[in-house]
Amino acid sequence: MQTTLITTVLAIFYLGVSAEPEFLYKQFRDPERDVFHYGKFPSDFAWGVATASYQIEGAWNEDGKGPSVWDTFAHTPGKTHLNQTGDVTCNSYHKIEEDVKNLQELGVNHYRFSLSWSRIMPKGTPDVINPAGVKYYHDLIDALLAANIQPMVTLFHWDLPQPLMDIGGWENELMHAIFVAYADFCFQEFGGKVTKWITFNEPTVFTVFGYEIGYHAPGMTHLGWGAYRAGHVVLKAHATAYHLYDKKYRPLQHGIVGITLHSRWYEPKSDSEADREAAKRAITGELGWFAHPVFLTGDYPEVAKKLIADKSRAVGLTSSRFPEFTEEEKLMLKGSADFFGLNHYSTSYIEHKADTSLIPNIMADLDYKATEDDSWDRTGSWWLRPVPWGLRKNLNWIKDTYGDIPVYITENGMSENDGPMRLDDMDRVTYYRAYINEILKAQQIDGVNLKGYIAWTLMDNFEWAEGYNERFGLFHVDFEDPQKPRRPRASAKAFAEIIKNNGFLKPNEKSEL
Ligand code: PNW
Repeated sequence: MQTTLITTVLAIFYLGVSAEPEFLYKQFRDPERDVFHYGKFPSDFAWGVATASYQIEGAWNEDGKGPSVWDTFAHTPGKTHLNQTGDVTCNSYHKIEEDVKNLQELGVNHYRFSLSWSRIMPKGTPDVINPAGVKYYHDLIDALLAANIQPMVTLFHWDLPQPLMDIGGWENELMHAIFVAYADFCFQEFGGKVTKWITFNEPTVFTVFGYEIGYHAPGMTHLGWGAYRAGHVVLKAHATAYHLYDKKYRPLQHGIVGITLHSRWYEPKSDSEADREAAKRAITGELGWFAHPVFLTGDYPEVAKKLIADKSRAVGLTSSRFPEFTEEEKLMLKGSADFFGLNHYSTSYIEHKADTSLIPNIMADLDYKATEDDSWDRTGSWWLRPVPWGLRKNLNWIKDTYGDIPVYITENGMSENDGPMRLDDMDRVTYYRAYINEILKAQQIDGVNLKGYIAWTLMDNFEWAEGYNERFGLFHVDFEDPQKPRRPRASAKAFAEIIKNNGFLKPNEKSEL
């Protein structure tokens, strides 16, 4: 009875009128949590879409580009869906004009893209520079600026130059200095025009998939070791590149440098103490693996350090599989980002599950089991179910854990499987409206310092090991047609509408623009 009363009052409060509260997902009906919230973002809010070089550029061996680990991996039979590759993909290397026109159609004020390291440095090191590659990015950046769109540039979105893999890739300490040399070149070359930089995209995903379980390039299966070892070098490379920018470039270029981390929201499966602890451990251990060193302590989360050390000892090792930072490195890491880039797609339920297998394995180190609720809708990716309220909780966890750091959502979106062309993607429209509505609540009601929202992705592209079987685009791409034509989906129009209104107008409010 009391709940009903509170519910009604809340609904009236949210809508300002006595109409029925609006919900976007039929399976979520918690009025305090899921009711639609009307309002606007701050006037300087960043709106954008994201892509990554290997996923869209094609031209894999044109104009002096060197091979990357993704060229090698995708050319190895059995590694990707139907052995598909990014050799041509959306052919964006030859389509700057069209891509920028589509960005304008969306009305975004930011475009997040990544640099193909091996297009700029075919060997991975600055002794050989490929002028055609450098020119391509200048042309892209110039076209964006002419269209009033700010570039947000990711230095590393997974396509490591193959020659650097030949020396061990991110598991080799030398990569620290080599990445910094690459970053130095990019800041110097493009920093007069680019003021938002992201060092790494999703280190948890590329180190686990690439160095631990072999699902992504470079396909290493160093179970129990690979991801920690690679991640350790990545963190140091990030921090040194950050300080390099801070000292050498910021005084002249006035930009900001951040890192993009992937996180799901982890909701305890039950109210039990064990499950609540497990959920806390899961997010602290996974997101905190990279976020604690950069945004909090300069070091890994204590809970992960202890668990991994215990498990290492249990199999007779004399030191932990989790590497350690020196005091000097901790000082360098702590506070080494101007903003937090968050890639968020979905949520899981977490229950406690002690792993006693004694087989070193990052997936089992934190003693939890993740599941999805079968009532949650499905998408084209097994790991992605729409659970919009999870994003708001994730943002609040970041604020509560790391404080008032500026946050950009640098990816969020949903997939469908390949099939007949589908432009009427109402499920994706709902996903975007619901998730963006949750970040509006986080920003307006919870006080999260949210600076922008970047959707994944501008257009269908090469979805890594899943090839062209998972389509995330606001624009559909016909990969059968050599012209790779792009066509706007309903979600492109819905996203453009949200951007135009800078949020959500009440149903009876007219667009002011
Ligand atoms: C991200 N998961 O990858 C990447 O940054 C993009 O390049 C990619 O296309 C996009 O998300 C969609 O997949 C992820 O299993 C891959 O949780 C897998 C997961 C998360 C992110």
